[in-house]
Amino acid sequence: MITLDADPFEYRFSIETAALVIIDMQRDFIERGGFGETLGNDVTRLQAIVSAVQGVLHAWRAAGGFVVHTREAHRPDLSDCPAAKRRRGNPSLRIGDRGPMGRILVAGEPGSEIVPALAAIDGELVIDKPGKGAFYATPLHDELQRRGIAQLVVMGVTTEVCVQTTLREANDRGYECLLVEDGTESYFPEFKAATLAMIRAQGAIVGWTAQSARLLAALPR
Ligand code: TIU
Repeated sequence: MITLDADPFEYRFSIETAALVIIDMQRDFIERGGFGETLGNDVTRLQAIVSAVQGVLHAWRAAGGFVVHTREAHRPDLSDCPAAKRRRGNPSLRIGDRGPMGRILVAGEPGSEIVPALAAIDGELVIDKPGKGAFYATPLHDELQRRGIAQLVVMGVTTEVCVQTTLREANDRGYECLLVEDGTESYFPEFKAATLAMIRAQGAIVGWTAQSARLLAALPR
């Protein structure tokens, strides 16, 4: 067991029973011309966490840990995209429309790919998901159960949307979750701060949080 100095108190995991889950670090959210920017957001805020996420990813791989990557990506016929989701907001381009990185939030398009610095390697699980949460309408829970995974160390974007939804889904399914504070980001700094606070409130009601430096120091080399 590895014991990590986390908030609101120590977080325990073992590399054999934990998965690193990296949420939606896709060009569509992080680069210009994708879904994030079409919603009116400044994507440079999200670009700033790529190196911290990469640092944890490399250390986790070196420790022999299991890695899951998720992508928010719909089927090309949009049969898994509710009309209400497509209508939402007032974007310049809607889900399925063609933008500079291909069709917005559609699987197989350049924009739906994970940024090159964080691309999956052989042996890692990549989950395409139609919702904000990574468990809704995906095989993620079965894949984790099959491997005896009980703890999830989570990074990715955006903190209060896909990351928080996934943490809550995971918590309800019995996983103990750690959110890496500098491994997640929001287009809205105040939403990130509120999400970190509400996750660890009430004695880790949803999970734990810690800076990546603490996780890096605790991982076996
Ligand atoms: N818009 C926003 O903040 N996020 C999303 O739409 N998806 C994810 O968080 N991945």
